[in-house]
Amino acid sequence: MPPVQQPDQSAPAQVSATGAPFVAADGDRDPRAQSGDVLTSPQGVRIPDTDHSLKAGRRGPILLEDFHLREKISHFDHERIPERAVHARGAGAHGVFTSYGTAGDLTRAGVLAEKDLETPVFVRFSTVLGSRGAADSVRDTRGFAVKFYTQEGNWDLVGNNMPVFFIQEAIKFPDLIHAAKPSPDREIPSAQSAHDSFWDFVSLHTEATHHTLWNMSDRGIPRSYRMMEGFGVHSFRLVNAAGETVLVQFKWTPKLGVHSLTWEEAQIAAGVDPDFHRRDLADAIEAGAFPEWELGVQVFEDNEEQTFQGIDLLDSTKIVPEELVPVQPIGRLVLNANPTNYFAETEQVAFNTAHVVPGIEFSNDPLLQGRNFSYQDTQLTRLGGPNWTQLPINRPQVSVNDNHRDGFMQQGIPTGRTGYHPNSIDGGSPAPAEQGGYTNVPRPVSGEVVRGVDASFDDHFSQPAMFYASLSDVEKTHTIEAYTFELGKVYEQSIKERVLGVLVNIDADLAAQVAEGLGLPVPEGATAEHLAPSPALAQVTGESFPADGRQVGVVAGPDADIAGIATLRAALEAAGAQVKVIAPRGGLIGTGASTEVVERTNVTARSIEFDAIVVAGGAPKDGDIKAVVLLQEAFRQLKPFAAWGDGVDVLTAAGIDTGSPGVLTGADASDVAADLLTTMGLHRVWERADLVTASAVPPAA
Ligand code: HDE
Repeated sequence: MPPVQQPDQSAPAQVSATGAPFVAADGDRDPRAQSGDVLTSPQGVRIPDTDHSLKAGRRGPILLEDFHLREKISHFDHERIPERAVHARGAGAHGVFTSYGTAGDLTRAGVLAEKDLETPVFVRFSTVLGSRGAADSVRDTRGFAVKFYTQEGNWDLVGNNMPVFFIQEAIKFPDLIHAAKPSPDREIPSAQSAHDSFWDFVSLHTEATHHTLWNMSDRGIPRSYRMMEGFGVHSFRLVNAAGETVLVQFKWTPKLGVHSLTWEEAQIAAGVDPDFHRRDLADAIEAGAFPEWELGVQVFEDNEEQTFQGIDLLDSTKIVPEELVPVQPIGRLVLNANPTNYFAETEQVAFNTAHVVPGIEFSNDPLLQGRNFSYQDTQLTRLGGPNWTQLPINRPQVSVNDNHRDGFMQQGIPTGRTGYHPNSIDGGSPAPAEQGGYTNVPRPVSGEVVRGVDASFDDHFSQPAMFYASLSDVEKTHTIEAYTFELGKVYEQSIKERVLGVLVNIDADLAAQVAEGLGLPVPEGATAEHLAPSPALAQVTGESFPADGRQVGVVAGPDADIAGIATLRAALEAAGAQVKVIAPRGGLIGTGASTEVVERTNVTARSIEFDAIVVAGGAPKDGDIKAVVLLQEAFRQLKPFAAWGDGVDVLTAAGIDTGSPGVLTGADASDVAADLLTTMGLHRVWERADLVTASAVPPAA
């Protein structure tokens, strides 16, 4: 018999600097989780057979005394916990936030103020509407929630990839979500806003116009979690060491730029790879292409009005254009580790807008104030009681002595005889903090008890009009197509007409084109007056970005130019991109020492996976229809193409004009590699858009 390894019950449970479960020197994990190499019962009793139950005779009934059967099945029966009411589907990662120190005069929070201070973080990205098993690529807002394990306790910045929200008051959240989630009778559609009740609500409730427009723009279908901005949405109050305050709005800017899928890609991905975004995030981190964002703040005077040039800073349906108040960089976030266990980390992580540290306070934004109640409350049901803060992923990485006691799933073993303050029995421990405690900056509060908001909250159209005017032409076309698609799925004619009546306030041409596409009369009205367009709101700007984690598919055949593929691979991988060979069959291509592994076949490859397509010299000319579909789809999706040698003929045979913009050809691989990287930096070949965008909307008469 081999020696039996005993679980180490003596070692204290710990969390590593990244928040990942502690791994002991002998390779054991947190001893309270799975440890040791021998199968045991939950009580640590070694189990020699887990495949057969205990019976009265080999053909007889199962005995109740089979505790292993009962424990195994019973634990399985209770594996599921309620999914989040919203943001149920998500993907997470560990990382580090490094402060630039530039916010030192704004806040006393060390996480933002101390130059070069590194703070471990856990980030969870999510969709809002879909359930846990829904597709990643649906049109929706994305969550961008960050838990900072600071030296002063946990701070949660629970934001979205859009800077505005559908509603101004938290009390309307149940209405919004009931309207947007699937219908109560058939539970259709899953994870989508293209249905009657969503459009019914947002057209009756016009403060939702701005956020709805962001969803219909390309922001609603991000290319990758790595390529999204993040916004705190509300104004927060920062307090410095001298007790001076400012209002700020937080923004995460991705190093890789802001990029989106096309609607066709989003639809294909929902079927071909529902895990599109979570796979992209995990693969990039595993490949060492660590996603990166810069955190910035727009800073406003904390005066009595709490407005900036008439824009109400307490109204979460409004933004202040960056051209008027620039975003000041204050730190850098790098995601550098995938979770070890999805459930323990990504599912059990629990964010709360009310988790703040000294130097960070709230504004009176009624949406934020209501959220501060909701997040704690929702965890009680989702995680089964008040001790969810003790779960490894939620535990602060500083000492905790909160005097809380008992409750479901208490993980700690409190010492001493008191759980109250003041006490003399335990020597007064824990004592109130004399230094570094969370204190609120004194601020006057007055007013009559009312249910209502200021008149400035009634302006629902000037900001969406500004947003639409700021988009590039190609983004405007996509937005028109999105409205036309979504409203095309609505059954009630009156709802469609009401939405058109709203759209005319955003932009008369937008309303006219959508009406045309729906075959409805163009509504009367005019674009609302608005501020000057904000160039920072457009995505397609001609700016170029790094290729980190971008996927390049190389179509090759058994006789492919293997040396050429190696040259291309070396050039692209040096720039951070990843290369996958696609061939008719799996296995290896090439001979001897000179081979390439086929990572995708014509059966498993689909256009959505790749940011660019290359056809290698010596490529197959068998005209496999699946390869032709791949090439044509990728061309239509405006992806960069390259081909060398007789690979060029494969493109021609697939009906692709090799003289089109963004199709690079050459005699060998080294002729195309550098230009391909440059073209990929622009995300898509936008010059091709007019040639290939199959507009859902016929041109207005
Ligand atoms: Fe949330 N929201 N929310 N929300 N929210 C939740 O909390 C809520 C709002 C956001 O990855 C819930 O733990 C109310 C704005 C993200 O775990 C719940 C209101 C913004 C996540 C909740 C809002 C968000 C949530 C569900 C109206 C962007 C996922 C599960 C006042 C700034 C966090 C949970 C994660 C999750 C309530 C509005 C972002 C029910 C009442 C505005 C990213 O508590």
